[in-house]
Amino acid sequence: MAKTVDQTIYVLNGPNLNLLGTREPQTYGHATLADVEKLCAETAAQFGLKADCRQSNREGELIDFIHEAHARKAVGIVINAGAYSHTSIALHDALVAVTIPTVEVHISNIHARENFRHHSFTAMAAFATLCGFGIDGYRLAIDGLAARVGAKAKA
Ligand code: CA2
Repeated sequence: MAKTVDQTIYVLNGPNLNLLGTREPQTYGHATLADVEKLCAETAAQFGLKADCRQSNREGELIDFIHEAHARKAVGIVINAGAYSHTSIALHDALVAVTIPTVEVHISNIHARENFRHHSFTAMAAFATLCGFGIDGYRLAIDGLAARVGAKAKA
């Protein structure tokens, strides 16, 4: 019988998220980016999905990852574009262009913070947004994405 290939979701983290767990624990907690990526891989595997996790401090590289997700026929994207969420029309346009079901995640509750964090361009290109759940938001995002794309939990 032919071997089935795992469907892939891209988990994209933006600027400064490589610093998770090293500074500002009152806002972002103690978990590291490696912890986030492990959580995503484990959650995705529960649905027979593979999480391809990327982080970049550069806007253009994040756009390249979105294009790559499209080229590789990824079934979903989870994105925390960090501060670019609030500024980047280019990231918004890339997400709209690829039409891959996308969930936006923020570790902190951006609506309980400074006004400049209240608007997100990338959220406008996502079908759902989660914020304020800490890193558990990534797990919840993958749960929701799996439901959206019809990936069933493995027994
Ligand atoms: O709450 C989130 O996940 C944010 O996307 C994090 C961004 C911030 O600009 C957004 O408004 C909300 C900042 C990421 C910075 O990450 C750090 C982690 C640890 C220490 C310092 C920065």
